Amino acid sequence: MVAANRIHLEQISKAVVDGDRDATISGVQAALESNIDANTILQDALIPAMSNVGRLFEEGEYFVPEMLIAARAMKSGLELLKPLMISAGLNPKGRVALGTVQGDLHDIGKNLVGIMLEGAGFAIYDMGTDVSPERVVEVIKTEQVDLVGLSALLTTTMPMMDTTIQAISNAGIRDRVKVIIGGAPITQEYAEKIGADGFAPDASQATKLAVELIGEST
Ligand code: B1M
Repeated sequence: MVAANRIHLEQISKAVVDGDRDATISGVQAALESNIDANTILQDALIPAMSNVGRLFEEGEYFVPEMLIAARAMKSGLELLKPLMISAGLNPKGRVALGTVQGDLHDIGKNLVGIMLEGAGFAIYDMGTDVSPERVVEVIKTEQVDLVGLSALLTTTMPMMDTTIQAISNAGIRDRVKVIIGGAPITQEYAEKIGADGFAPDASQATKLAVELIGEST
C-alpha cells in the first residue's frame, strides 16, 4: 500500500480512538477521495481502532465514556461507508431479523453484519439492542423472517442466546427460521451447544452462512 494511503488509514484510526467524530468523518471522506475502497477503510482502520479502544479499556486507561464516544465516531465513519457497501436488491434473497440479545447494548458488530447482509441482497429487519426473547418470538411471527441473527458481546449476556432459542422453540416456531449467532465471546462450540444453526466470527462469514442457510431456498 502506498504511504499516503497508510497515512489516511492511520488518521482515521486515531480519530476513532480519540472519539473525534468530525475527524473520523473528514478522514473517511479524504480516504474515499483518494480511492481507498470502503472495505479497506473498514478492515484496516475502523475495526482495528475499536480493538485498540477495547485494549485501552482493559488496561484501565479508558473508561465507559471514552468507549462510548469512540463508538459514536466509529458509527459515523460506518454510515459514510454503508451506501458503498450496499447494492440495492429488488428481489431480496431472504428476510433477516438482527438483534443484540437482552441486557447487551453493543450494536456496532450487529450493524456491520446488517450492512454486509444487505450488501449481499438480504432484506434486514433491525430489532435493535437489548432485545428480549419475547420480542424475537413476536418478530418471527409478524415479520415473515427466514433467519434470525443474534449478537452478544458480553460473557454475561451470552446465555441469553440460549434462552432466546428456547423461547422460539417453546413458541412452536423453531422450524420456521434458521438462527445464527455471533459476537466476540461466541464460539462454534457454543452455537452447537445451544442448538443454533450456525456461528460466524465476523460479518463477512455471517453473510456466507446466511447464503448457505437461506440464500438458495428463497
Ligand atoms: Co463494551 N465491552 N461494555 N462497550 N466494548 C467490550 C465488549 C469488552 C470486551 C471491553 C474489554 O473489556 N476489553 C468488555 C466485555 C468483557 C466480557 O464480557 N468478557 C466490555 C464491557 C465490560 C462493557 C461494560 C460492562 C462496561 C461497564 O459498564 N463497566 C458495558 C456493558 C453495557 C451493556 O451492553 N449492557 C459496556 C459498554 C460499552 C459501550 C456502550 C460504551 C460501547 C458500545 C457502544 C455501541 O456498540 N453502540 C462499548 C464498546 C465500544 C466496546 C468495545 C471497545 C468495542 C466493541 C465493538 O464495537 N467492536 C469492546 C472491546 C472489543 O471488542 N475489543 C467492548 C467492533 C465491532 C466491529 O466488533 O462487535 O466484535 P464486534 O463484531 C464483530 C464480530 O464479533 C462479529 O462480526 C462483527 C464484525 O466483524 N459479530 C457477529 C458480532 N455480532 C455478530 C452476529 C453474527 C455474526 C457475527 O450473527 C448474527
